[in-house]
Amino acid sequence: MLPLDHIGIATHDGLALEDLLCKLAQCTPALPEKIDPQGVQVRFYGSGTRLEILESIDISSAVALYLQKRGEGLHHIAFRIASAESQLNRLRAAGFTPLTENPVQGADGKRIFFLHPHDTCGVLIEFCQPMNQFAVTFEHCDELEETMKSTGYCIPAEQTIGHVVTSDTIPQNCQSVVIHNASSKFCRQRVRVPNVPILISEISDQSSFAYELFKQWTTAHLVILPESAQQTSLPAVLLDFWASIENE
Ligand code: CMX
Repeated sequence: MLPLDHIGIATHDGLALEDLLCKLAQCTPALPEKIDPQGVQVRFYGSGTRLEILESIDISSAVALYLQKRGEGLHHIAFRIASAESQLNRLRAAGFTPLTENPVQGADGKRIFFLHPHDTCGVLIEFCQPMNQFAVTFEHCDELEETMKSTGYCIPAEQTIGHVVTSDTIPQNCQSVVIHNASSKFCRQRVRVPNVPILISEISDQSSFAYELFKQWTTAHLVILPESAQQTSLPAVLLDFWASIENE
């Protein structure tokens, strides 16, 4: 399933709703972001699936009309996707009615589009492509590749030198390397270490391989997670690793 990126709530008074969220859910106050073309101001709370507060900043905006017609409350839910264009085409071909011809700019530099609620059980559904995506090549890590691509944050590194996730060979020409569940054969090879950030990721019951590698490559980061946490925690670890490299 596509990840649920955020849930939007429309309100007349963003600060009053923020105050309520702080009391209810122990949120930390957030700075507002204006999206002028849509006449709306938003604030986001939390991590993972976030809450978004929407306020109108223009009396003729869609949110102002929505509030007039329906009052405050749940406004939309948003799924995160890797490519707005390809999902828009897929959904249009499947018979849904996008509310814009092309994706438009959302908060945080995202590219977003909405579907007409008459096709979606009366609920306004947004699809959003994050601005910060990572070009990644996966080699012999099919399961992790599927998991990472489904986050919406990874795109193929075909046109560009990107990050590499591998359990086998190590390319010399890349931005970073994640060695994921390396085999014993791989650990015995004396591979030339590329001069880029390296992360060694292992499942705990095979961690002796990881420690072997880590002894050879002392500058690498080491992450050992039990199998049960590979799906839940490893994606965030990898996204943080790539973000730290690209934000340097
Ligand atoms: N829930 C359910 N139905 C909704 C709805 C909502 N929140 N908002 C609109 N609709 C319905 C309308 O009643 C209308 O139904 P009918 O055709 O039966 O009359 C239909 O959806 C189309 O709505 P519209 O306002 O007439 O159509 P527009 O193309 O002018 O605008 C939309 C559509 C969704 C983009 C706009 O209404 C809107 O809400 N814009 C705000 C976008 C927004 O949230 N921006 C911040 C995004 C930040 C981010 O998440 O990154």
